[in-house]
Amino acid sequence: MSIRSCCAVLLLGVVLVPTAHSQTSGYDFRYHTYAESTALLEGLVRQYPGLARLYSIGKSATGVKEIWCIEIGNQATGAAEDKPATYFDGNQHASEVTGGETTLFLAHYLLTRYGSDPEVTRLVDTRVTYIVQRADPDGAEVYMTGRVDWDPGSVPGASDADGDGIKGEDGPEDIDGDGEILRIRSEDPDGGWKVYDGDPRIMVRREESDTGGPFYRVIDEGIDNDGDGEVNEDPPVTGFISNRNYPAFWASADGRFRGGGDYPLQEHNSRLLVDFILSKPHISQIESYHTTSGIHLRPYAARPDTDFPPQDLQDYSAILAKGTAITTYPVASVYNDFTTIQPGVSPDEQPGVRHGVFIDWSYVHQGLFSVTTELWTMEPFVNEMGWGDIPRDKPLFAVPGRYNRPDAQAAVLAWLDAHRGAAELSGQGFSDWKPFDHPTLGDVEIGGFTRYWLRNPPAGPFLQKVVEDQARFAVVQALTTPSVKIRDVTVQRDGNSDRWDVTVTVANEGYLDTSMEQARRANVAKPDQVTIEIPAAAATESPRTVEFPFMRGTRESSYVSLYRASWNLVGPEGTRVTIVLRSEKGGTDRRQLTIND
Ligand SMILES: [Ca+2]
Ligand SMILES: [Ca+2]
Ligand SMILES: [Ca+2]
Ligand SMILES: [Ca+2]
Ligand SMILES: [Zn+2]
Repeated sequence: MSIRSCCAVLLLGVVLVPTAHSQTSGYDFRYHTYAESTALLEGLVRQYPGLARLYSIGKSATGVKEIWCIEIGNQATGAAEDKPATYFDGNQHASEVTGGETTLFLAHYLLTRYGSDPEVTRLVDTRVTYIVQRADPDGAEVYMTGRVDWDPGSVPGASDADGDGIKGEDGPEDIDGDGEILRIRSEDPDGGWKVYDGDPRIMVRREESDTGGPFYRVIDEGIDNDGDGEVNEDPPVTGFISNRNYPAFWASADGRFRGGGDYPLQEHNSRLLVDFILSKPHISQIESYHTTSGIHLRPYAARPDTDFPPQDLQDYSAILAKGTAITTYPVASVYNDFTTIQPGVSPDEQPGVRHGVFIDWSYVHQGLFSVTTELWTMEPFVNEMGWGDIPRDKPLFAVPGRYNRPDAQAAVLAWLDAHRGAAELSGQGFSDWKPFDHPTLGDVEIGGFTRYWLRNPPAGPFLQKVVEDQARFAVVQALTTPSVKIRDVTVQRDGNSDRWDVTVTVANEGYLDTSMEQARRANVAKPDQVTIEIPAAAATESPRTVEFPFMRGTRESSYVSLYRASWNLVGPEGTRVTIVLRSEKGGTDRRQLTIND
């Protein structure tokens, strides 16, 4: 080991690698292919049959893979549909494979820590967690393996980019056999790229005023598969999930700015997610793992906060602050903080605004507490090397261009140079440009950032830190659902008669209200109900079901809002009645009692 790499390892240990809080020995913190993650999920369900179920929510758009959901909840403590529930998904976007590893690890974390970690145990006993491990398993597989294992022409939504009548016939490939699909650059007087002044390894767009050269052509690594003279001109892009095809704000009023697709939920996989969530009305929380930026994002994506329901905003701030405390990721609104907004332009006219986004649908239409976490960030590396001329009035995620900025990439490259060969990088980072004799392009160079660096962490400690932090926050988050309980039942006899007054006290012991303010605004909130079930031998003049528009959550104060319902009952002593408290989002609680003095 050279002195240099020795120091590099030391630096990593001091600056970035988490302290050893991990009790997850035996877990391999790497990227798992479809076959590998399927085997892990099946293994978990075999090992914990009373706590987990595995099922497919449908075949992916290609028809060759299942979209797995692992449902985690103690089956001995009640039926899943009677418990409050949280939904997690990962990898809606094909290349954001850290998302699919975060969900996979979360399943492992909940099941292996059940019985020893009190908060995990409480979650698994009292609530249900639905984890859709990979929402786009086909796209993720291509990203991880470079292989397309379906027929690109057979998939609905597949495109024919070059209009030759064949869909997806020429995508990128690893032609030098180094296991990475990188970039090809070749000198070309008509090329649209040049090297960056600050670091000749970084390629930047040529400006119109540039006449000096040398200029380059830059394309993805690959060959001309169909012999039409173009390289990689029609990759198998199938539009499985764009995260712009959900119904909320899908089209602006004037129709100029649209979400993805010809109509909302045209995308096969997006539709499966929506159908699944709507089939589980007890889900009150949504978390969708994407990359990158290191940030917890909340709605809206397509609107400023101007008319954001104030109570919901408080809840988002308070709950996501718990996230920041664990993950260090700041909290931001997609529209206000994550989008380049042009002053004086209305939201519908903003060119950068995202329409048809998943969490806008789940929050605005469905009234669910909805978060997208953008995993992994280059910010610590840039911080360490210095921001130089990068505008520093905002966090890196909010700087226009972010990791595509050459100055940001130069800082990242400087960090990689200083840590070259460090074991924690698992060989990832930047691959220096190397000469290559291309079959149709001649002398070219192949190089660039590897696939597990700018947008996904390298396997090993970096990936471990991301997925462990998120799992810890996921438990906190999922425990903030509403959770309704029957607190007390009293029975009072009216004199010596067969008339009785039954009074029930109920409460929502969860953090959140049983509906979000937005759910009530959107008129999708269901009132909570407490019902008395009585046998035929008894009767009541009161309506058997009493409704509360919603029940306030605790927000962790010592103060719990109590709700009461009473009935007058006519029936003999010894009558058996059942009280049922039903809350769509807060679960169901039952109590049986015998009427007597
Ligand atoms: Ca084509
Ligand atoms: Ca390669
Ligand atoms: Ca071609
Ligand atoms: Ca190709
Ligand atoms: Zn994404």
